[in-house]
Amino acid sequence: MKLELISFKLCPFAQRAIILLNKQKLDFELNHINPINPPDWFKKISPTGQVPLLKADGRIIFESSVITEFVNDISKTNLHPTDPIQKAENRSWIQFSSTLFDDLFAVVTGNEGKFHTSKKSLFDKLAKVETVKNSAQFFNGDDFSIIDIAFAPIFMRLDWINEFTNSALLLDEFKHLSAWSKELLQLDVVKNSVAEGLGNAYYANIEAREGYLSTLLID
Ligand SMILES: N[C@@H](CCC(=O)N[C@@H](CS)C(=O)NCC(=O)O)C(=O)O
Repeated sequence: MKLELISFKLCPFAQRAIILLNKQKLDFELNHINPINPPDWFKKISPTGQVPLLKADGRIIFESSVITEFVNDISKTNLHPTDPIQKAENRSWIQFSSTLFDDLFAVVTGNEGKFHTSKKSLFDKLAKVETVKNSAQFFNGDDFSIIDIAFAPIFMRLDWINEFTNSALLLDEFKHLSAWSKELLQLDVVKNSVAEGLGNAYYANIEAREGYLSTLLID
């Protein structure tokens, strides 16, 4: 099957698809667009105007959670739990994880007031995730699953922000999430899901947004 993933470099939702495609050892072509000024061909094929978008033998699949489900369906290894309740629970938390990006976006772009309210909202949500995570290596114990992939891009961005500031978004109060984040970020499949130097691009993005977070950057 011919797979083409349309993304842009800093997109955390597309990063989920990249991690899974690589983990499942599926060949795919990766093409980037500029989401601020997307080309006409993209506007024609994308109902939402958003990336990621996956072309599978020319047919259009969009929404990162649907793309990851599809990639898992066409792979030899199943990276979802087999128990239906556990699988549904995982899917619920995957959906929940996507809402963290709204808070993170506001943390990156907002003024001082917005930064603090969005950080609180983000941390209130992380506290809820902490209650369902235990001390196991991955979310489902020893097995690396799609839910781990869904959270990895958020942990990567929190890690960058902590490195670029005096730990503005430290996860230390969440014992299980801190350990889970460390575990995921040291995996090759996660490290290799972003281009070399993407952290610098993220730094530049924070600077360019000129939000309160940009004032916390360490040179
Ligand atoms: N619910 C979507 C969210 C995707 C999304 O927000 N993509 C961003 C880039 S990371 C985008 O395309 N933004 C451009 C826009 O919204 O016009 C998914 O999970 O795929």
